[in-house]
Amino acid sequence: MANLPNDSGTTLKPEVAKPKLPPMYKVLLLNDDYTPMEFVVECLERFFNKSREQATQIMLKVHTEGVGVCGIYPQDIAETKMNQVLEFAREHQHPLQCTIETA
Ligand code: TYC
Repeated sequence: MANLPNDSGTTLKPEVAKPKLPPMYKVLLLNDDYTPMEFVVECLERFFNKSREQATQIMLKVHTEGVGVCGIYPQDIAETKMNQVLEFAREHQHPLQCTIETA
């Protein structure tokens, strides 16, 4: 499509409808020495819809490497999931930490 001159002589790009994708956020789990492995697996199944096998793999990655990605979501969903994990951990008196960062 050709660019068209406007009244002031400058050139405007033609408007092309570009659907804007929302910025995405990673939800991260952090390792600690106290939260039971089974509890972390339960969080991943419950809040991130992971199978037991997927949840176990992610938990072991966090356990060995210190941090791991639970999922990638738009900001409001990522924040909700982070808060669900933090509240569930607090209720069970585990120090599990969860955070988000831009993907
Ligand atoms: N390191 C914990 C343990 O040995 C298990 C664990 C895994 C804790 C992942 C937190 O995000 C975590 N019991």
